[in-house]
Amino acid sequence: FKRRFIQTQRLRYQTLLPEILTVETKVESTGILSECSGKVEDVKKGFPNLYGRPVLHFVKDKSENVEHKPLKVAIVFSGGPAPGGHNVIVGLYDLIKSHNKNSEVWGIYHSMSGLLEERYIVLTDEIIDQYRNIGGFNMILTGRKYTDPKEAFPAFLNFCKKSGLNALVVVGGDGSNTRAANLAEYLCQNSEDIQVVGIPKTIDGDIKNRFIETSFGFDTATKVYSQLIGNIMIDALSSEKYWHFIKVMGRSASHVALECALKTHPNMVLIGEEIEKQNKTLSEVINDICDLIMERGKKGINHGVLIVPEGLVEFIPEFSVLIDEVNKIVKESPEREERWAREEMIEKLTGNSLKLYSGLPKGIARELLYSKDWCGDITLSKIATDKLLKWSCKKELKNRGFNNFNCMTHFFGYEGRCGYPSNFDSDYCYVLGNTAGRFIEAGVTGVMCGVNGTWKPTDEWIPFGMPFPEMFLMQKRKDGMEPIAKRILVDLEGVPFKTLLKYREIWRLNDDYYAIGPIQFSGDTKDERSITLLLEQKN
Ligand code: FBP
Repeated sequence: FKRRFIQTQRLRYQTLLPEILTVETKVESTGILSECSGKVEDVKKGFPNLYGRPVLHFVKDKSENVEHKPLKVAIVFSGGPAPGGHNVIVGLYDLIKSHNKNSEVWGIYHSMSGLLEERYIVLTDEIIDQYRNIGGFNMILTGRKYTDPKEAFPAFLNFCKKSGLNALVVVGGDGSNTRAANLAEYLCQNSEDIQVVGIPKTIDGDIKNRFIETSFGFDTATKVYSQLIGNIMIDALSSEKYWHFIKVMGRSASHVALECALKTHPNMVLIGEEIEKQNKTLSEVINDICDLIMERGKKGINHGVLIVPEGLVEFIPEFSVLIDEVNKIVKESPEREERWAREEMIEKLTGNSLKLYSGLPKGIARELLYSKDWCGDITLSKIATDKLLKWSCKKELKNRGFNNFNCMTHFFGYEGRCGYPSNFDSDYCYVLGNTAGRFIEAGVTGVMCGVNGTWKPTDEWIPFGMPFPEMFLMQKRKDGMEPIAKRILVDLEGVPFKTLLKYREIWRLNDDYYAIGPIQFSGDTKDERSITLLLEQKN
């Protein structure tokens, strides 16, 4: 029973490579200089070595008998899992082993903390072959533990020197790639030839820019969520008695919610970025939802589907003010170890924040105090927004005298992060791993690997390396202003959002639901790209 049919099939799936990655290559400049999103002078100060370097790509190496020296390359996963991660390791491993069988890939356990504690495994064919095209990050595990660069960087350098490591590949989101960039710069400043290369990972879809087209994992996760949403839609149509409020993962940005909406056509989807632009309060958002519930109710339709992005409340300005105040209060007592109680917070808050906070359901008000990011700041993504909206709508509808509201809430998050990667994510990750390996062989450091033309068939893809500083802007952090990789939010002028605008009025009252079914690994739709990618890149 160990090897079920689909697992065997996926292990055997032959990932595709663009032609350039099937031959010996050398690295050349594309002639395009990288820039940054933030104030140039400030970012430049943080990255005197890496700033302004050109974007790199591969050209065929026509020399005869190219020799590859043996390398020791370490790889870490960082942050939340995303489908396809194993294939980054597999792609890297296959490449450097095929070029020199004495080369080694070291899988570092549990992200950066494993690196400092020197917990790693030297990967072998046997291990690698168990994870080809398989979801999850369980081959070498992942983590989010914060490591202070002042101690971590010298310790890393020491480890490399002691063990003869040549390079580190960081598979991570914006935070991990920010640290990877800082580490690469630190090594350059210390005249060390140890290389650091990054891979854009996150289901959230918020790492992209004029070069990086998408992060891996977004394609699979949104397909998984959309399958589940579609199933719920059919249930809603079958029993006609429930409204379903569905929160989807994705952190601050609403890319995941938008993609799922474009795929499934819900009656309503909330886009955080739009709500922020309209400067809406929570009660205005509730009113919008209740208006639709009543409009449908008057037509005798008492079911519906609402998609809610995980980061919704971050975009409601009054919540941001509340969070700033809560963060300030919490940070005024850094020595305090026990959690804050809701009642204590009520005593300290003032004005509108007090009104908003004390009006929240007790469970949610408590939750808000519990989740903190690595800087110690309260985060909003863990809040049960689906439940908050249900509770608030119920209250509002009762006030309006409308009693036909039965609501089920759902949260789709973790079930999408480790599914079998789609063919797209399998190929994309394998290509990213191969690309990282080639840059390392060529002595390149300080780049994030990417692929141009991801919406086209795989053999037309063009892999490249983008200098890390391209992603940066200056942001206030614990120790003052720092260059941080920019999280890309939904562009309200972009084609995906404009496409939603075109259809969402129709979807309000007509149940034009679309149940996409499970991810397809064969047949006509096996290589289907995300709608966001197609709309952003093809147009
Ligand atoms: P990354 O930025 O690390 O890829 O995180 C992705 C994510 O799945 C978010 O969508 C979500 O908010 C978060 O991780 C959940 O984190 P955790 O695994 O710590 O609960």
